[in-house]
Amino acid sequence: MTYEMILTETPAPGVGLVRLNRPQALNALNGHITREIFEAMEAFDRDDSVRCMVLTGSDKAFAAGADIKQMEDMSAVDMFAGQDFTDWARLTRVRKPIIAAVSGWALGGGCEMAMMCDMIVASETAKFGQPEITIGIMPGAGGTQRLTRAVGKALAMEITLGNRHLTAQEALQYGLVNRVYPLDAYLNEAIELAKKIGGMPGVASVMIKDAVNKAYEMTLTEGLAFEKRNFYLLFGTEDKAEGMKAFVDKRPAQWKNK
Ligand code: DAK
Repeated sequence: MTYEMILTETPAPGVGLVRLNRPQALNALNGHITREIFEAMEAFDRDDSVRCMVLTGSDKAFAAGADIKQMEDMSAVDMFAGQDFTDWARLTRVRKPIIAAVSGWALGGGCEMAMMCDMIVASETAKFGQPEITIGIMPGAGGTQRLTRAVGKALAMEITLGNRHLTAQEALQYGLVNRVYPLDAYLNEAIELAKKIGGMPGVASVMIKDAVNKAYEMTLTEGLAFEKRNFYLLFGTEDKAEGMKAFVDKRPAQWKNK
């Protein structure tokens, strides 16, 4: 598969990397680049050799939001019925873990796309914000929902109503990001984290991601039942047998991801 606005690679064993590559527009997310991102992530999801993914942009911009030049002439019906701004949830249906490696601007849809990932590793220069109100609209891909769950109501109000940007350190303090590193290290650190996660038994990691995400969407009772179901299912995997035998034998486990 060849792409025009993204680059893909496998920088380490078990790791698939997607890099947004539209520098002239600070990786603004038009229909074309978002489709390529979703297709590439879904291809890695189907690829047995990949068990964790990294989604990144450039040092200057993860993504400065949805493409305002594309949206300028669009009506409500165009937005609702067209193909380009409907199914961003495709990213949330990727089953394997995804780490966003964020540097520079992560604004609007860029911040929302990072929040759709499972973890965020940031450079010290990362800036997170939801500036949609400054162009007369509001967040439409999770900026009022995922952000509020991550940082709490008071701060989410200030970010979405007052166009407050969060620095990387603030984002770390408020629980939006997992880790912050210097600019020259953040991507390698994200890849290292992905390598570590990708080295875990694959079926368990898919089921754990699934269960943690359910904590957002279910009551505690429903979530606990869902967790237990996945827990029991893992007792049917070869990796459960291998993992427990390896522990007893005092040797490293050899995962089959089955
Ligand atoms: N769209 C289009 N072009 C953009 C852009 C954007 N969001 N952001 C930057 N660019 C372009 C600029 O127009 C400029 O292009 P030229 O003029 O050179 O052709 C180039 O990138 C460099 O930008 P600047 O010259 O502005 O660079 P600065 O360093 O001075 O400023 C900035 C950087 C990030 C502060 C500034 O570019 C900026 O404010 N950008 C816009 C940020 C923004 O408002 N983002 C929110 C957009 S609304 C949904 C899915 C997604 C969304 C909604 C619904 N559904 C699934 C329903 C998302 C909506 C949004 O994100």
